Amino acid sequence: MKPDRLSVSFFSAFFLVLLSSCHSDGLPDHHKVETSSYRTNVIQGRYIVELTHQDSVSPFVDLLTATFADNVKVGQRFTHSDFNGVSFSLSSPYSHHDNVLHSIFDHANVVSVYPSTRMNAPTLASMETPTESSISKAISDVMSPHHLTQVDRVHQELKHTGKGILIGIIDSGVDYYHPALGGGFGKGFKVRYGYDLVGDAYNLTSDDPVIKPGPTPLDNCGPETGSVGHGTHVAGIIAGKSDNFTGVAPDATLAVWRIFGCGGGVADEIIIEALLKAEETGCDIINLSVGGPGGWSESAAAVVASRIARKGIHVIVAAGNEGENGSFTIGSPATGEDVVSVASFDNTNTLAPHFKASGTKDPIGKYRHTERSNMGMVDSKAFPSYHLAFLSSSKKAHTYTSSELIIGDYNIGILGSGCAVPASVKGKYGLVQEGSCSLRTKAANLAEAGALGLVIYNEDNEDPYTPSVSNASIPILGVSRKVGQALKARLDDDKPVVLTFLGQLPIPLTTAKKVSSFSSVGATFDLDLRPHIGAIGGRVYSTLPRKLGSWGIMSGTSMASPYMAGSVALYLNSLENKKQVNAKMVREQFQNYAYRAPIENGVKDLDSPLRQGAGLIQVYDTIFQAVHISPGYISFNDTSSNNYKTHTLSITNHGDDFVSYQVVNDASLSVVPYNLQIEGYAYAEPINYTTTAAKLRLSRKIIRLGPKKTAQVTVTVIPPKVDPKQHIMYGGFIRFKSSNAKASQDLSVPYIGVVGRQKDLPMFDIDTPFIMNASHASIAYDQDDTFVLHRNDNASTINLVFRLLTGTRLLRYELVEVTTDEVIGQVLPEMTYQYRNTLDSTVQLYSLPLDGTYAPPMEQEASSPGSENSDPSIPIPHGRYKIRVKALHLFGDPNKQGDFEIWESGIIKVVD
Ligand SMILES: *C1O[C@H](CO)[C@@H](O)[C@H](O)[C@H]1NC(C)=O
Ligand SMILES: *[C@@H]1O[C@H](CO)[C@@H](O)[C@H](O)[C@H]1NC(C)=O
Ligand SMILES: *[C@@H]1O[C@H](CO)[C@@H](O)[C@H](O)[C@H]1NC(C)=O
Ligand SMILES: *[C@@H]1O[C@H](CO)[C@@H](O)[C@H](O)[C@H]1NC(C)=O
Ligand SMILES: *[C@@H]1O[C@H](CO)[C@@H](O)[C@H](O)[C@H]1NC(C)=O
Ligand SMILES: *[C@@H]1O[C@H](CO)[C@@H](O)[C@H](O)[C@H]1NC(C)=O
Ligand SMILES: *[C@@H]1O[C@H](CO)[C@@H](O)[C@H](O)[C@H]1NC(C)=O
Ligand SMILES: *[C@@H]1O[C@H](CO)[C@@H](O)[C@H](O)[C@H]1NC(C)=O
Repeated sequence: MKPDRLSVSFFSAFFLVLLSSCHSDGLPDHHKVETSSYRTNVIQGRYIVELTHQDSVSPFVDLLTATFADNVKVGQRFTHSDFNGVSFSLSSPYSHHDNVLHSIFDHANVVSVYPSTRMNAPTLASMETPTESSISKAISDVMSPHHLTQVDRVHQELKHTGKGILIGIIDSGVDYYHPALGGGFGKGFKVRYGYDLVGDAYNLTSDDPVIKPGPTPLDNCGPETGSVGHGTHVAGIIAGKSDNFTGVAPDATLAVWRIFGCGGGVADEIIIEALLKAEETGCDIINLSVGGPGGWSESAAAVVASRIARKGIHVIVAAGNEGENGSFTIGSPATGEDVVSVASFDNTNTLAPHFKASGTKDPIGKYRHTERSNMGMVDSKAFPSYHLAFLSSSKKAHTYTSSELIIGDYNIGILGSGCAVPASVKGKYGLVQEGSCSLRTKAANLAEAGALGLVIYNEDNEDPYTPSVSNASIPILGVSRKVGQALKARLDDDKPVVLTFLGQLPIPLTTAKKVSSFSSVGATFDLDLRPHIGAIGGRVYSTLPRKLGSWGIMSGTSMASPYMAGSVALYLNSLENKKQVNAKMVREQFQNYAYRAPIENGVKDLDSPLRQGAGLIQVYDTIFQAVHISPGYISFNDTSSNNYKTHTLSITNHGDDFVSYQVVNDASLSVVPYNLQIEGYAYAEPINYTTTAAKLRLSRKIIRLGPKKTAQVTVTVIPPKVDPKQHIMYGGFIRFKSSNAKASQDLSVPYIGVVGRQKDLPMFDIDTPFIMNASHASIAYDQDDTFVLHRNDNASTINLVFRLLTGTRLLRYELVEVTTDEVIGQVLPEMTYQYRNTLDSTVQLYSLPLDGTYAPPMEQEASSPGSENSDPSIPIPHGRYKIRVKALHLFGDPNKQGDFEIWESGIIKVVD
């Protein structure tokens, strides 16, 4: 009997998703193969091989073509101090069973082999209606987030605008003809460098994507392609500039590499090429807009990103938009000392179209156009219909500027009246109460009858109704019950109602200057603090490609990270020599002066550093303040060892005046990562909070520092006394309270830690793993069952299914002979650095096919490199076996058997 979250009914659903893309043939069993990215996103038969040096690239390509002839397609060649190598794909006859491929990987010049992985186009947390093709000063002022981050003061008082700083953007391209982005490309223009690595048609959903590089990174995709103009929005955030709009670093120069076609999705090797180009071009800051779920960071692109960051280039990445899924949801590539991981904070306002209804008291209601009103994840597939809906319907209704006379009929869609649509609605708006038939049907019926749109309210909700039809062909206006009933009362009295559209007006957000709900939650599985810091990413107004409406609002940590990139440009502007600082020091300085947000406005409780990092960047203070603390954050780790309990902070006064501080512990709320009311260690999705707090013992409570002096403070944690089984993640800020706030601002250092031993956390969800009949998803086998595996019969292959509750560095799949209890080999390649699954019942499980072959132990192979016997995958001999799945616990030692969680299958009888 499976628990609810594994109910058998959904197996067929996830099977369709995972089986096809997660086949073991995707990866060769070879010791040079980096199996970390062995997941759903591996591209079949496609590899990136890292070679020892530049001169080995051509000979290796020759070797490939000599060996595989027409069956190989060589992709990118990399010759660069940070990465030498080749990407190639093989046509289907080759798999990991091939000796040939093995001997190629055995070649002395091959350093490592990465399976090429697919990265999705960046997801947005939400996207609002594009607004108007030009932007007014008034709207721009109210939507500008710069007062939240002191960027306004940096522009006005310090006159830093990013001049002379080159920022690289690796994204979906840019509409550089947009007036606010310079109106052209190349010398003399804002978008100075870059090109299109892929072309419009590049689309990774096809097996053999067409790559047609272009000379410039122009994003010219229309709404019909589903493209959302992500790179153009990002470019505007960083460096947009027009009469009425100012990006963070409006005078910075941009270099843009386009890595997505109109359709989205990109292979690793394209990202690597873009990263290497960005470094060659001399970018000071690189903004890379891809990333999948991680918690570990080991893809080929992540490895290259880290190497580049270590050279002092500021590499800034989004923390991820998986906050709703609980803790440990930080996106990859976000680890690596020098890569800055950025959380999102909400802006002060958003824009929404408003209207006024005559004849009712208090008649102003805000409404939303049909499309995305909820803050759910938006996948790019949802966009085409959205744009079509927007563009195909009456232009008048959607510019929201004209006044229209509109009379509704209250009968439409009211419970009990079916969905009849009176003919009188033609050319008017209909007033509709939620219920009876679906909103989709109501909208379709109204549209058919020639209505201009509908106004909808919910009978039992005081909040404005938020319509969720993504593709209706007429606008849907959601209003509160009060407004809806007032309109209805008036219509009941046969009095006309006139709706006047007032255009896009600001609505203040109650979540202003707080961490956005979608922003991913730390830490890394190693309990390193991520995100590092926050910037504005919730409801950001910026440029869109002209074909998509020129201006609009997007939300996501991928809006926050370019905001950070622009802010780093402003900081570099303030230095005499931008090479005088390293990336780590800059990150620390931003952390020292960040604004620490409460969990809600109006309350005192601070949000956890696991959500906000050090807090929201305060760019003026970061530039202007002369005192610096290093490190920029502390992890006290878990309570299994004393090694991490004490840390030393160094505080240095680079200024010319005496400063003094009182050191205090400002504890934040603690994060409750698991919901132990559900069986097993199920994640709380989203996280829960508790007021539990750690105490800190400080070696000094008062610091006085003369000019150019440094002092040390030792901090020792006394974790809160709570049940270690809960793995409570506490946190807070060590605040250096300035005695003279005029001369010197407060500084703070975020800290985190866990009560409990991470090593004790279960790896597998309850009742997993288990074995399943691959052709019959609903047939699962218990540990007491015997499964007969017919080696020659495809229909009888089996799948190993499990959900990882915790990320793991190492997963092994051993084949055990039943009578001798001897491990005779591995049935699947070992997997490293795996991400945790979420509890999403439709997709979030591993499901790995077992094809009746196995690999004998590695030692045998290593002793005879390149020999005829190097093929490790051979048919399992007749006999009785068990499969033993071993997952290394967090912080576990792969050499200690006791550090693995082990599961054994029932008996598998192998016959022909
Ligand atoms: C750059 O911006 C994108 C959003 O386009 C974000 O997802 C990414 O993490 C940022 N990366 C860097 C290196 O700045
Ligand atoms: C800027 O705003 C002003 C006043 O709101 C408006 O008249 C003007 O057209 C706007 N300029 C642009 C380029 O949109
Ligand atoms: C990408 O390719 C797939 C398969 O060929 C196709 O179904 C899809 O429509 C394409 N998407 C775009 C945006 O071109
Ligand atoms: C809108 O989407 C729904 C479900 O995806 C589909 O059934 C319907 O036909 C679509 N309507 C239009 C007008 O495209
Ligand atoms: C936490 O402790 C574990 C086990 O000792 C170690 O592997 C890990 O690197 C530590 N994490 C941090 C951030 O220090
Ligand atoms: C949060 O904690 C409360 C009280 O323990 C519990 O009832 C609730 O289910 C938890 N929520 C989640 C999402 O775990
Ligand atoms: C798996 O299901 C198929 C189709 O129902 C059946 O023919 C086959 O015998 C099953 N295999 C096992 C080992 O039960
Ligand atoms: C994350 O949470 C959201 C909202 O609860 C859910 O719809 C989504 O499926 C989850 N994502 C994954 C990957 O489980």
